[in-house]
Amino acid sequence: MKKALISGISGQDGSYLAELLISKGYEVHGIVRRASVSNTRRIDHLLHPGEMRGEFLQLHFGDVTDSSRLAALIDQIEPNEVYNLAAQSHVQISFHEPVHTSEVVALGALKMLEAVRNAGAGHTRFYQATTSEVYGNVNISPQDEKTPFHPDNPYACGKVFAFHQVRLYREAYGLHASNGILFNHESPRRGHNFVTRKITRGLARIVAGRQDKLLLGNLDARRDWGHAKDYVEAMWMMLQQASGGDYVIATGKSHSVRDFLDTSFGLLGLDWSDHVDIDPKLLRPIDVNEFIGDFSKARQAFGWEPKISLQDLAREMVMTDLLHEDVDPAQFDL
Ligand code: NAP
Ligand code: F7E
Repeated sequence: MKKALISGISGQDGSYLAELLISKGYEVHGIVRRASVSNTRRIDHLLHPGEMRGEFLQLHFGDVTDSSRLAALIDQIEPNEVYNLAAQSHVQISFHEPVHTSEVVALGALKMLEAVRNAGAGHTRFYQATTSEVYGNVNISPQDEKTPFHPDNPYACGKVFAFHQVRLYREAYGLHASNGILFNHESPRRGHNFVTRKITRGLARIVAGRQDKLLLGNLDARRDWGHAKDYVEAMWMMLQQASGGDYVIATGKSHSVRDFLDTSFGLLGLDWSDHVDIDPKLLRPIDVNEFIGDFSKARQAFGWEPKISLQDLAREMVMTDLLHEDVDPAQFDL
């Protein structure tokens, strides 16, 4: 049985990836941070009630800033595949917490790589959660693996550092290490303070009468939004290739925040302009105007393609958020 170790398993992607790997017969191990209240909500269905383990999943307390713990875990588990998904992943928060963000995103990735290398784990393959944010406002569109990096926030700067460490460990030490340059991907498990989830959750709460207005920032920003479920498949596919590499994972289509408002409010027959106000505090010191990815390399190398459309993604998110707010989605023509 293959063994995988996932950092960031309690996050959006970690939870979908754990499900995928379990469905493929892996023994899955995850690193979770100790928190004063449970942070395992997204993976509780994979655990025995009240325990840190399930039939195919075992959780270990740890933090990617703690080298000695990472080394001990790699030695103990001897994973075939390591997926480094841990991050302070919120771009705007990275402007407020640049040092912490860099410690987790940049040095955390390096510490994971070192733990794998020092274990002499020649059999261990490494996946790094790189991001379209590395491109920033590069003014070349669409972006692919050859597009120069121009990171425009502290989070993106940390991810550029980690990208190059992964490339270096591949070239210098022959590690099977890959960078998945993933464009935005969303789901009903997306954190509440990312724009798509903020919109679908806000919409559901407005319908339920629990919220009056939805406060947003830059509505003109354009993003290439896919579904997290599709994107974790690409992570796994990268590690099944004969050698490591760098791959863009995207849909090749971009939409504005305004378009996403149209789609999600439109599903319930509502006009978002009656409910949305702009809050200048939500504007970033620099925002990237548009991301759009060219995923031809991944399609050619291992046949990856996105399957879920933005319309279906928005519908799933709106339906789930309505249910969370005890609103019956059946009353709408979804
Ligand atoms: P997410 O929901 O914010 O999850 C982040 C995960 O990292 C959580 O499990 C969090 O734990 C964990 N974490 C944070 N700091 C940690 C630390 N010091 N030590 C150990 N774990 C730590 O992010 P996501 O959307 O699933 O994204 C997964 C990865 O892909 C991230 O690296 C992100 O930067 C990258 N990425 C995301 C996207 C996207 O659109 N979603 C696109 C490109 C790249 P807690 O639950 O305890 O907070
Ligand atoms: O913002 C605008 C905001 O925070 C998208 C992370 O997963 O994807 C994500 O980063 C756009 C930006 O995602 C609000 O200014 C408007 O232009 O949902 P977001 P992000 O910054 O693109 C990349 C690929 C990652 O790697 C990151 O980890 O929406 N926007 N109004 C808003 N954004 C937020 N969060 N909140 C608003 O109220």
